[in-house]
Amino acid sequence: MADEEPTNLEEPTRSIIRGVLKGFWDWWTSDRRTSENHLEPTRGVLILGPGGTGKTTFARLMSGKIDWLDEFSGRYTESVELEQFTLLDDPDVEVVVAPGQQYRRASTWPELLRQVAAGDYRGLVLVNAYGYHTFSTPSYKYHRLFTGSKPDFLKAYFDDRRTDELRVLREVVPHLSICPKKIWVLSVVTKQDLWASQQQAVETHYQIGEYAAEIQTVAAALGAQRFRHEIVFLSLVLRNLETLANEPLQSTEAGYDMRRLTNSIQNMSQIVEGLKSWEEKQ
Ligand SMILES: Nc1nc2c(ncn2[C@@H]2O[C@H](COP(=O)(O)OP(=O)(O)OP(=O)(O)O)[C@@H](O)[C@H]2O)c(=O)[nH]1
Ligand SMILES: [Mg+2]
Repeated sequence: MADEEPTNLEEPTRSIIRGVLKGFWDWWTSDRRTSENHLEPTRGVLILGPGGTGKTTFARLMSGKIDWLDEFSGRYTESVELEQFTLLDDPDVEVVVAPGQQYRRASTWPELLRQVAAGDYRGLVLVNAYGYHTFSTPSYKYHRLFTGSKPDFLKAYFDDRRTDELRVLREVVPHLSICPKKIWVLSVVTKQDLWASQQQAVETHYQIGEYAAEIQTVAAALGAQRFRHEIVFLSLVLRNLETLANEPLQSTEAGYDMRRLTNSIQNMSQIVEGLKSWEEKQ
């Protein structure tokens, strides 16, 4: 059977994922100009979140800049500067991704937050990972939170990163709360493949408690007509969390396969439909 095409069992899954992500991309970059003479600039989408949560991966997969499978080989590279994804035929429409590492935020975030407060963005994607943030320190033993035991380090590290997720949200809230135009926020919690057995705790963490309370502040300030929040839990790739020296930190959970990953992304598309129709309402 020399002429037969090799069967790639993963191809249908890949095309579903590609299709769904492309759908978001098309929506986010669709032209929402109201005026005929194009005087009103189109409002883009801003992607924010701590370092190593999956912002660049998300934007690159959506924009078709990399194929989903290529991501497997790519090791983590911290984004240094703003990443702007534009449409070839309309460079005004853009999805902006900010670098998340704390020491890099100072140079780019103040201006972005000023733009949020001015109503320049139609939507904000906040990327979280329930603390499972990739980091660039070669070994965890050199990390500031390491005090001698690996289990203690992991607990302290994931807690510390969840605190950083809240810190990011708290930084954004005052700017969102004075946004003069309609704006939505999509909280994305990535890396479900690493924490799936804790789903209940993860949902509680984001839907009840401090995270939800911060979002509630914005909802109270802007009202339901001007502000809408949705939250999705998903996996963008299946990948063990390791240090640069390949030390294992957290393995993907047994049973979390491509089907579950695909379902998580498809589920996001339903949630996003809600945002889309809300945005279209006057
Ligand atoms: N297991 C798992 N790994 C993921 C997922 N999403 C992204 N990653 C991995 O997490 C690492 C960090 O992803 P990036 O997209 O580079 O993170 P970032 O938020 O852009 O980080 P900064 O640029 O430093 O702000 C990469 O190695 C990705 O492959 C996911 O859903 N599951
Ligand atoms: Mg990045």
